[in-house]
Amino acid sequence: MKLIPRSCARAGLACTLTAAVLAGTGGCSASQASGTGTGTARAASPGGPATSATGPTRVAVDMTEWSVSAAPAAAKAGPVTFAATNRGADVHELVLFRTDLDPSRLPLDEEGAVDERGAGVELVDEVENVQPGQSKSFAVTDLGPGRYLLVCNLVEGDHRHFHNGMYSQFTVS
Ligand SMILES: [Cu+2]
Repeated sequence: MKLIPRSCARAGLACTLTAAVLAGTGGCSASQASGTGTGTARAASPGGPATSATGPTRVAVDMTEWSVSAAPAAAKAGPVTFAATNRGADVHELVLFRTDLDPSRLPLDEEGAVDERGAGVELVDEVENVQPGQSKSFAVTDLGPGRYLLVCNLVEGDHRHFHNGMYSQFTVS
């Protein structure tokens, strides 16, 4: 379920500036990943990811029934690319949420999936419909410090993938 335009999540600096202008309109939730209320200051700060000489941190995320594992499980703030590989037999997806909530306290929708618009969670980006054996990736231009969860949020009948254990915590410092 895509709630924010992918181009917005990937637009980085331009997106942050736009969001600062649009503050209060909900125009770009990606800016919140960079620190709510400080978008303008961060956008103006030197040494941002655009000048990084080391390139994005690459996180390999393995998904199977029923687990999600990320290596590494932490990263420095800045550009981070998540490469999700489906090593299971079912179709999966990978959603990156920013949240301080314990996984047991995440808001759920009526199907038992994590409520992607729920209080206390912010959807950062995702890849959907990852077939068995397939890898898909997404790049976050400027992932801010905080606590995140990598979740497979699929629900197929009785199989609520998140409920079955398909999540992993991820920390950005
Ligand atoms: Cu899944």
